[in-house]
Amino acid sequence: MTNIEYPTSLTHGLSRSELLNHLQNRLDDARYQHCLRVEATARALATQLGADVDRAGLAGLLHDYAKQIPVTTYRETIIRNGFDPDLLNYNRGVWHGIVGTWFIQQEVGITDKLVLQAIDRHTTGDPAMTVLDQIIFVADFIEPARALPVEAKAREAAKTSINEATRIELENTLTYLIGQRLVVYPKTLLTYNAFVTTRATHA
Ligand code: DGI
Ligand code: FE
Ligand code: FE
Repeated sequence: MTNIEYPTSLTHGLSRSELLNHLQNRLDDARYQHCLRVEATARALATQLGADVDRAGLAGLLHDYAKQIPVTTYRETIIRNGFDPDLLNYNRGVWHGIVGTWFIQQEVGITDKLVLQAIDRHTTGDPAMTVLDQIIFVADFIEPARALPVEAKAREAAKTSINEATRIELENTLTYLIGQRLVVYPKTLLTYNAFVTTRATHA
């Protein structure tokens, strides 16, 4: 058990156990456990980097809240709520961050812009990612159950450079997408470009 609690200013009064109930309503147990591990990893990275531990933990906990929402619900949400129609050319991999924040606002009631932005950016990244955004992006990839060599490499890099860990993850994502002949969401590529050049050299 853990005794983590979040400031009510971030949760609008919900306790962590109420947040966990929301997650369990939307996720199977494997995905729910992943969210708990990303929460813990994000809190540790935020401590290491002097970032906001509460926002990191809350964004880590909720980052995949919308991962298992049905495709038809997503398509209707994109069409009815003013999202870029180009999103209809992608899938839940891309939607659960960018559109996922809409469900988190509606169903959980979180409104903190920095938390929502980190969740929005957790899959595709963003060329202008903040340290908090990067913490969620990287925590998702290096949480303890991630056992691939590339994940271990990013975990090691994160001890000294969050920018290098971010770059490794982006290289892996692009390599994977191209290998699977999947469409690359333009922002994923723009993020890769940002981190392979300027941002990585200013680590
Ligand atoms: O939700 P997780 O599995 O924990 O991890 P994630 O949020 O990084 O999502 C990974 C998924 O997103 C994976 O199936 C690949 C997909 N994805 C990431 N970037 C892109 C993408 N899919 C497409 N088509 N295009 C992208 O640019
Ligand atoms: Fe995700
Ligand atoms: Fe995840």
